[in-house]
Amino acid sequence: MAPLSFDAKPARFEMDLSRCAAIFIDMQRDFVEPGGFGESLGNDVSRLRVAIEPCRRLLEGLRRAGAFVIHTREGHRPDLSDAPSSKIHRGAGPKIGDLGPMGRILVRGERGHDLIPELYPVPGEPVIDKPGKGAFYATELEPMLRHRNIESLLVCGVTTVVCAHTTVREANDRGFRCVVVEDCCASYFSEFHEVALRMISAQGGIFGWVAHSSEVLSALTRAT
Ligand code: C5J
Repeated sequence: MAPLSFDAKPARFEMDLSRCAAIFIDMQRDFVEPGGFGESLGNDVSRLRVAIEPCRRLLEGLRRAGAFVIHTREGHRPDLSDAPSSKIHRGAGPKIGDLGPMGRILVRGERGHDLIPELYPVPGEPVIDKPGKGAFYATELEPMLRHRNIESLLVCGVTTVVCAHTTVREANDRGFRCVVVEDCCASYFSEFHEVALRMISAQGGIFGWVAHSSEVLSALTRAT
């Protein structure tokens, strides 16, 4: 298959689809629906919901093109043994492990921890459970990518500033070329979202590239 090529910042991006993975970061009820972890920290979850429809359309295009798709979920074991107390005892209000309207906050197996129905994985799409912000920390993501000879990552999900950014930084240091899909990410703070994207592509792409999903989707359509 010919390489995929699309407009991006700071420069046009080329990739081999068979050596690309698309990662959907933490599109969980706990972040995008009321009553979860995001709201427990005082955030307005509606600010993240703008990314759902662009993610859904891109996911559809990726699946049609036969791309490798991975989903991640941030959360902890029910006994919280993998949650540092410095993370639990942060901020005012309900804490990780407390009972909320969607079950125990940010705990694996609870309703709030699950991925949202709009972007639910289909068979063959691995789900990575991660205890930290970055998707590489204490997970099997890196061997999974190495076994498939992956070199490029399309990064989508929430939040731009926290888990998407941390994952891009981890990936960049491991030699992966990351494209952040700008409208498929969102932040509780729009100004943080804008600056976070600029930080990725600044200085000639110090952490990677930034592209709009329409560019990626057009390239996928041309290729398939
Ligand atoms: C946060 C995330 N914001 N998935 N997690 O705590 O970005």
